[in-house]
Amino acid sequence: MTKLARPITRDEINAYHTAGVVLLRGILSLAAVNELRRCIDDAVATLHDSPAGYDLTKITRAAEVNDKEKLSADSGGQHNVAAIMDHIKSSGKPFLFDDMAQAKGSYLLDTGIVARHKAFRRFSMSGPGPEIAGALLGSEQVNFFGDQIFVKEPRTRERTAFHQDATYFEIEGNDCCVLWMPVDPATLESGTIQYWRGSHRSGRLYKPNVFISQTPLPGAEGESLPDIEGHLSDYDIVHFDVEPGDIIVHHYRTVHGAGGNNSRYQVRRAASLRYCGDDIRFLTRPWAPKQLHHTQRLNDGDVLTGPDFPIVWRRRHEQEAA
Ligand SMILES: O=C(O)CCC(=O)C(=O)O
Repeated sequence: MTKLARPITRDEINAYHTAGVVLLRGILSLAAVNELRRCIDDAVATLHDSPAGYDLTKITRAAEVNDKEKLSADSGGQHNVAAIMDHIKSSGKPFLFDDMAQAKGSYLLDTGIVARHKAFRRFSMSGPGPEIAGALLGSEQVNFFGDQIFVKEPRTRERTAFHQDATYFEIEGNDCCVLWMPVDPATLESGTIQYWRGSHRSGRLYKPNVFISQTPLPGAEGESLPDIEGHLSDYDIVHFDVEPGDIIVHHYRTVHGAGGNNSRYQVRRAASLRYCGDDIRFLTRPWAPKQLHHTQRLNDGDVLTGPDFPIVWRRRHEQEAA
């Protein structure tokens, strides 16, 4: 039985492949949105329990006043925050902030929530995501790949630097999509995502960056991303104003970024769920962020298997023929 509020159309599938991004309006039921919102709120309330949970605003503020104590206190988890802040400083590239009077909100981030939150795991593995990925990727089966949450409270100055997900992920192939699932209305003002349309087809793999600056991650390989933030009108940038129930899906090579949250009252909460199809294989990328919740390590060329990458959807040929 379908978990979607409506079928995905042929035009939407074509848009995903051509533009590298598609808005699926009203694809989630109210119950699904409410379930995901509860999961995100729980994850935020327990962010300090997660070894990959970060308040990026507190970190940029600590870096600005050179609060070494705070930065080292945040360095025992997924990232060595103190070393990354030194690395940003020595790159000469600034933090990316929106110009904002009275910035008081936080940019909160967590990774691997499926390992610590039962309902979030259920939503990611058995909710609407796998079926959406199956339809857009056209694959025989879909593996779950990973998850994050991104919350920007009202008046959060930190932008999300333009980046390409592919080089943060230890995989290669074409069949990987990212579902950005907002549970609040989001507009340019409150930080909806902006996408460089068609960039997934360039064949380029760009160095991943530190997210709050254009500084590449330490040791990252690949091409240098251009200064998109500084020259937005030179690129084919699209964005979508979204409502709860809408999902934006992008190809994992589509370059994207976001502004801060300039709204006075509107929080912007979203989950990002990643799914892989038939041609994806494991590929070591030594600079990729550690996935502390993973229980195994695959070898280059392996198909995705095991408890970290479960099969979450299979095509049912008999049903399609009917
Ligand atoms: O929500 C954000 O600010 C970033 C989301 C993102 O980069 C992603 O889902 O890949």
